[in-house]
Amino acid sequence: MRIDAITLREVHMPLVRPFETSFGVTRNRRILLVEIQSEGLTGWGECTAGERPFFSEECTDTAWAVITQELGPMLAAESPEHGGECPRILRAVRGNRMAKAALENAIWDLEAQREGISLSKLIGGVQETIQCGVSLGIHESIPELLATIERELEAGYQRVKLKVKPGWDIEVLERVRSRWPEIVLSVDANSAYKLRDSDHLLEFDQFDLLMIEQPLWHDDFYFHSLLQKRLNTPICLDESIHNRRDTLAAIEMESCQIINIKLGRVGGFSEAIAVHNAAQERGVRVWCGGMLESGIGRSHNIALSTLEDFTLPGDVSASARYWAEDIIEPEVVVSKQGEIAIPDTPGRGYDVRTDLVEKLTVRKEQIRAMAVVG
Ligand code: OSB
Ligand code: MG
Repeated sequence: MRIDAITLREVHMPLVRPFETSFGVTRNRRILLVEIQSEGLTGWGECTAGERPFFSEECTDTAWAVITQELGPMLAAESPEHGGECPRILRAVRGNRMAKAALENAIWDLEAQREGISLSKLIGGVQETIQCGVSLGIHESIPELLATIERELEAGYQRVKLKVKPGWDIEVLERVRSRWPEIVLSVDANSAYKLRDSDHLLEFDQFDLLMIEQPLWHDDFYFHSLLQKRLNTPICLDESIHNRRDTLAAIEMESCQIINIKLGRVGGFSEAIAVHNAAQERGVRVWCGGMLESGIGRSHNIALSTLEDFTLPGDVSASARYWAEDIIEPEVVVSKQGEIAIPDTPGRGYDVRTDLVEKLTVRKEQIRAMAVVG
């Protein structure tokens, strides 16, 4: 595919309600969108980096710099036929996986359109609907959280994940479990605990949780394996898993029993598929995480979630939970059964509302094959 133009945009999108984790609060998203024109088709990608480097080392501004100065020019100089060629093309740059994923995923979108098949079909997806859960941030008070859970269960979501941290954990879980003894419940600590909190974490076992996500350090396998030996609740790793090798290490060391796959965190569809396959071959279940994406990143998450081993409900939920107005058409909707139906039109399956994107854009750069800097 000849690449005719790569455009990078930063769009500002206010969340309909703040989202608080153990590492901070997000109110307004600064999202980078990649638009690639190729032979009359347009592919879109989204960079899932946060506004500040608190989830991973990347943030909106580092991704802007790396895409405009390095990755964009590298890709613009090539004519990839397949999304799967992107890791090789972008290999010279270390890390910066969310920046790479924004470009690579746009190429996969283009490839699917060129082939006239859905992105789900292109990557080998087999599921026609996907199971949805919600990730609920730290709330002002327990009654407010209970009201939110009630609303989400009413909407049909199949699993509730609660963000936890020291001081917002045991009491919250007691109150939630006493009201809803049967719901599928999990927690995500985003690295809020230390190994010396092990005895405290063992108390989580009484709540029959589906999993506890990333209790310890963001870059750890070993101490999670020590914790998992003592804990009955399955550990799920998120932050620690960057690629297939990490997946093999985590499984080998028994650091986790479940893996959260995020397209941005692993660098795009190629590596996400490799992580999925490695986990599946070893009998480890996976699910698709979320990073407060706009409809573009969300459409990619939906396609990814159709791979066979995505057997647990993901953090992929309706557009309206995040945005007053999403930048895709139709918006992502979730049925009363808590499912998203997979579109079967070519490519990502949702149209981009380019007028709205233009209106939300605060900066825009056309990327050329020659590096602007260096
Ligand atoms: O750890 O899964 C996480 C959001 C931002 C950063 C990290 C995480 C999350 C979520 C939200 O849990 C998932 C979503 O609803 O998009
Ligand atoms: Mg997480």
